[in-house]
Amino acid sequence: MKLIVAIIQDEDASKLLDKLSENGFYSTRLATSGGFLRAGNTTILIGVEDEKVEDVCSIIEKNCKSRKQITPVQTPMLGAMDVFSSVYPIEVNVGGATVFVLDVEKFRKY
Ligand code: 2BA
Repeated sequence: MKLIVAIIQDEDASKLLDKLSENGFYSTRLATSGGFLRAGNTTILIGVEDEKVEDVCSIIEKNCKSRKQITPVQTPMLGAMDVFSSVYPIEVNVGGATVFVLDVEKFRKY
């Protein structure tokens, strides 16, 4: 058995959960935040049999879009007397999904 951990954008979460459920997969949705943008994203946990991993990955790929996001970045600038800091916007391409597939040692439901 495998545990698929998929970090996706909030906008894609509901559609992806619907598609997983329609295809008979169980999932858990967690509200998370990215370490770089510090903005909300969604992490989905899906426990599946090994032979179903590719089916799940293809559902994730079809339902999660990559988008560009503008984020402010602060850089320190050393002036002659003082330390100033400048904030400027940068554009980052946030992926449709970042997916980890982990081995599951035990799976029990009580
Ligand atoms: P964030 O950490 O908020 O990152 C958002 C986007 O910012 C990333 O998109 C990437 O394009 C850019 N980015 C992240 N760290 C960067 C850095 N140190 N320098 C320059 N640009 C940077 P994605 O790569 O598609 O990642 C989307 C979200 O997936 C991330 O949100 C994070 O929550 C998660 N993630 C991605 N890779 C991860 C990893 N190796 N481990 C854990 N979480 C990961």
